[in-house]
Amino acid sequence: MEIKKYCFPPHGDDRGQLVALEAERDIPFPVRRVYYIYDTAEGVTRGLHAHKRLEQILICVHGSCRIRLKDGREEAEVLLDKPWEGLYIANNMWREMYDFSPDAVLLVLASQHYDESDYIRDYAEFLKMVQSEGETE
Ligand code: T46
Repeated sequence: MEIKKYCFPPHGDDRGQLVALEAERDIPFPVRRVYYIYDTAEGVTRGLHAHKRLEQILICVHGSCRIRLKDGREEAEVLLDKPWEGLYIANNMWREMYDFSPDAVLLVLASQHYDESDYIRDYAEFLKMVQSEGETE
């Protein structure tokens, strides 16, 4: 599976680091929502769903976590532990976030407003959807 990671160059000087993200320049979609996940309890797995339309970029701005991605045929695991690195997740991609360090802050830039009807939370339904889309291509 092809993993798309973005490297956002830090503007560092003797005061420290600053990373700037500009929608439609550094981010490949208009950003309509930003949220972040922190204080994650030990051993927790979050996500466990796919989205019909939503595209996102995940940045672990502090600490670390792992992301498991499944497209219905292959799966991949990605470590996020750098505040200048973003993982792109397209629509129709199952995601699981796990192995959060106690200090992890996972920042997410999203292409759409929150919409519960965009979620696919049942893995069997997800497989059926991606397989039927594969047949029509
Ligand atoms: C995703 C992964 C990476 C809102 O009210 N607005 C929001 O924008 C979001 C994202 C969530 N919520 C509410 C809905 C739930 O009551 O916050 C609660 C926790 O959301 P959820 O269980 O969906 O969180 P995760 O960590 O399983 O998944 C989230 C995103 O929902 C999802 O789109 O791709 O992070």
